[in-house]
Amino acid sequence: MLLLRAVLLILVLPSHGEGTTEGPGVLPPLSKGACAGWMAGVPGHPGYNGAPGRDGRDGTPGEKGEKGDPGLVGPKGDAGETGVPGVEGPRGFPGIPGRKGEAGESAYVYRSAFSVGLETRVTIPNVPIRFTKIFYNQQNHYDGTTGKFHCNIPGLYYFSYHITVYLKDVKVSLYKKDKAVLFTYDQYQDKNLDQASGSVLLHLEKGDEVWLQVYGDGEQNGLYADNVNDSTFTGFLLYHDTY
Ligand SMILES: *[C@@H]1O[C@H](CO)[C@@H](O)[C@H](O)[C@H]1NC(C)=O
Ligand SMILES: [Ca+2]
Repeated sequence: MLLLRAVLLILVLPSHGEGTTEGPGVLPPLSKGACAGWMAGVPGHPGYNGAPGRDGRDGTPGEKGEKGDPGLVGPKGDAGETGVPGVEGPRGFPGIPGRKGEAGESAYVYRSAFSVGLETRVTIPNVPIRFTKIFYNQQNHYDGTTGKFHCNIPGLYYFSYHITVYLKDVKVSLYKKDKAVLFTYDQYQDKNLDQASGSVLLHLEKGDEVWLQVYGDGEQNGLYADNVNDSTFTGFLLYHDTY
């Protein structure tokens, strides 16, 4: 410990003596004329900053700022008073018609019936079969030029057909309004006469058409008729609509 203090004293003492005699800023004044031949002295230290000046005058007011964002929506107000009733609306649509009255003493008789047959073999598929041998067609509701029955009286109708099959199979359909509703298929047996038949009840509206037609690829068109073997198509009104 003592040794350390002694070392410290030796180190401090020389620097203290130097500061008192040759420190900067305490140079002794020099006489005029004595400068000649002297070396320039060490530059002095820069001075301290002066005290801050007083506040300046207020500046002119700045330009007006941009408009701020809108404020929040306020609470909902109270409901207003009931308004004056509006003008009466336009007249409504007519109601559903009432039911038809009871039929009186009828002067009109509802009649619709036909019964027709083939005169020759049928060869053309996918078109109405034309039955041109007329057994009955009093009201002319069946058209022999088109092969179609045309409904004039809405109601329930009965249709039937009895086809003689010869040389080929028969695939035949009863059509109603461009849609096949009844299908009959008979496979022809060699050296034989076969029969194919069908019957159905159909409700028809005025203007509906009903006819027979070969369906399939056209190979099953063995509908046959001669003087002593008939193929027939029959239809008649069973009940007319009463509404
Ligand atoms: C049609 O029927 C008669 C019998 O009445 C028969 O003799 C005749 O061969 C038949 N036609 C055909 C093509 O078989
Ligand atoms: Ca058969």
